[in-house]
Amino acid sequence: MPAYSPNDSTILIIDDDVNLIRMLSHILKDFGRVLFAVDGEQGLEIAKKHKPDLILLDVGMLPLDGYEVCRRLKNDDATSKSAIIFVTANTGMDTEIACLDAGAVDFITKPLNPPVVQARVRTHLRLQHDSAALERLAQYDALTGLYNRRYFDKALEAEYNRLQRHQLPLGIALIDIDFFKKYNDTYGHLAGDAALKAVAHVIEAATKRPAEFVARYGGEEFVVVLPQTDEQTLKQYGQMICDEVLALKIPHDTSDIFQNITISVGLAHAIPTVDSSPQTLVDRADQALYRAKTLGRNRCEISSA
Ligand code: GH3
Ligand code: MG
Repeated sequence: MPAYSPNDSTILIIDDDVNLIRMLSHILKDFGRVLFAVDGEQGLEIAKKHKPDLILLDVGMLPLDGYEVCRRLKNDDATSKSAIIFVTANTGMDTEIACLDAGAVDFITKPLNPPVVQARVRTHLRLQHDSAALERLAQYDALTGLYNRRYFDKALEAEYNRLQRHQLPLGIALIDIDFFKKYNDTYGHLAGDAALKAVAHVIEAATKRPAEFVARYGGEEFVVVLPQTDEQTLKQYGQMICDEVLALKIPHDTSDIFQNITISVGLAHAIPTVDSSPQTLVDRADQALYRAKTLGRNRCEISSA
């Protein structure tokens, strides 16, 4: 995880009392960038644009009160990750419960006590940092360092929808190592892991355009998403990774076809439509991969459907 530094955070204060904004800005000046808004609508706009780590939100504002602003922040994907602390003059238990029910992580009471405000803000900034770091880690496969299947499923769906809106093509490559069970049986599981890493590295290095990404799809299978790629370029890409894995020259004496590790690749290509789905594209790539296997392996096949 990257080191946590408490002074490079972004904090947004939403409050209709300018004096309170001034006071809070001063109390929080050492935590990083402090932004402010004087009403709910403005606060929502700034939160969307700057994605603050933490929002200090006044409860009693008009026309939108703090609870409503909090609900809207939590219901919008662009702002739902910011931690929210309510600032309220009301110390009753009902207010406390309402604040937490609305989705806040904590609340601070007025009149402000600077060391208490700083301590609460410090704690929540640290929690916020740790959970963001964990979330990033949860996207990766531990062995290869590639994105994992969970990330792939989500990212493919997003990419599919984006390209469907713009009517642009999407390519998928499913890659499977040939006779890998025999490799493990011959050289051992640790050597198998090292070979998996080497193949993963070659695929990743060959996948250069910014929107493209590689994920570990399962055991010894990888998947590549290639947005805005025409069919010809997709075929060239598939052949290139077959060639580059072979060029690694990882010895595989028990392979039925070669004395080195090889891969088979299944490709599929489509312009996404409203009534098609990313899964159909993956299924087509899987059928093409199956064909590559039955036609002899160490080759690349493209789905014609
Ligand atoms: P094919 O050419 O038809 O793909 O044959 P194969 O032997 O590669 O396919 P099969 O599905 O029979 O075997 C896959 C092997 O991959 C079996 C499994 O132990 C191995 N494998 C899957 N994940 C890992 C891993 O993380 N590390 C290692 N070392 N081996 C793995
Ligand atoms: Mg295999």
